Amino acid sequence: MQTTAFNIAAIREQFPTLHQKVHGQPLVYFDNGATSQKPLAVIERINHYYRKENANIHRGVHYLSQLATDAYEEARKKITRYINAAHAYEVIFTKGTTDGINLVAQSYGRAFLKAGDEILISAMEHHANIVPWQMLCEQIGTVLKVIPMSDKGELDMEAFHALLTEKTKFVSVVHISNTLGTINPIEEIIEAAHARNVPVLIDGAQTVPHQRVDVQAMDADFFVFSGHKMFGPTGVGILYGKEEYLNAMPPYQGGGDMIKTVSFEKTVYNDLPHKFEAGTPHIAGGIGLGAAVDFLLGLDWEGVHAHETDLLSYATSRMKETFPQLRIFGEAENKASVLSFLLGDIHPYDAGTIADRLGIALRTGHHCTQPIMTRFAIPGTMRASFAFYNTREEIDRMVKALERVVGMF
Ligand code: C6P
Repeated sequence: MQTTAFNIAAIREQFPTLHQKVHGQPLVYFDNGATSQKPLAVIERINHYYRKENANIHRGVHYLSQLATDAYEEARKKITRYINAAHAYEVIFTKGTTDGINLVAQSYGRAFLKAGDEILISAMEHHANIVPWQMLCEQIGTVLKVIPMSDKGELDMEAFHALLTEKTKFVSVVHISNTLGTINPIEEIIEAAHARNVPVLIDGAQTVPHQRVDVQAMDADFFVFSGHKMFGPTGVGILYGKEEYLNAMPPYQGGGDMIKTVSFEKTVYNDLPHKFEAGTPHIAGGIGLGAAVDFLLGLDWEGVHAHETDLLSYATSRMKETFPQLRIFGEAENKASVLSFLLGDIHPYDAGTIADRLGIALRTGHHCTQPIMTRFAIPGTMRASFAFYNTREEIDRMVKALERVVGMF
């Protein structure tokens, strides 16, 4: 029996993608960590923009341009309120999480870090929170340090405190691991870093689909996320940054929208947030993300939390009781609704391919976290990542499909 109060049928009605067959089987979509499905409100808002409002923004005096500009800036305000940023100009539209981290690494990193300074990340980072810092290290000689983790997939906080020294000049950690589901103690990390005046970036890519976020309460200096993982469009995301940092940072890219005046002798840069928004942005994406925020505001978040907790514990116990050869990766006390696993020696790719033929969408592979695979000495995992629209019945179907997989090997 479902333990949650909220109306799952009504929620599922909002997501047309969920109501289809793949390979002749009703779709079970368990790849929400990669990207979430989109509610009708988002699909229709984007459709409306392209049918009725399409124009470039911040440029034209004509009617459509004003309409598009207003809709885009209104979306920024919605997102500002949603994450409780102090000012709309602290909310920068990006292409997504990856883009946001690259922006901070290049803009903040090149301006304020120098050779020998240490940047602290964790053992469970997505490549998007490793590679931009490695690139910076190659460019300016900074040094990357890594907080280790336990076999359960929990950060070694003693090691963190020992690694945080006078050499540490930046901390960049993931809030919720996309591979292990671990919810990291970012409050403790932020507090300890701030005690040493070290700024902190939080990778919130997997936070926003599962939790409400209050950036002021969290007190992160930078918080990055992607629209497409929070039921909004692909190709758009947010970099939240504290005004004091964003104002001090140089622009990341040059071009339209990020300038006040240009001459061949000198360019004067625009104010926030436009200083970091060079070129025509993903206008429909920004507006669509605003619609996603409206949708998320209408959810009962206590219900979401209870439902996702139930899905994770139901899936974990169903899998454990069904498969003696099961290995779960990520068994943190504090964990989001992500289940990474292997079944004996069956290669995740083979299992995922067969599960797909039975209508079950799982992700297989290293999930852009190769160091985690190295840490556990495995080639990859199968991953079921649940959203609030998933059900226990779908988990039963996944277990049945995996029984077929095991039977074939
Ligand atoms: N993780 C997954 O299947 P982009 O691609 O920029 O929207 O997000 C990158 C990213 C950064 N950090 C974390 C914690 C993430 O989970 C992701 C994306 C997807 O797990 C695709 S690899």
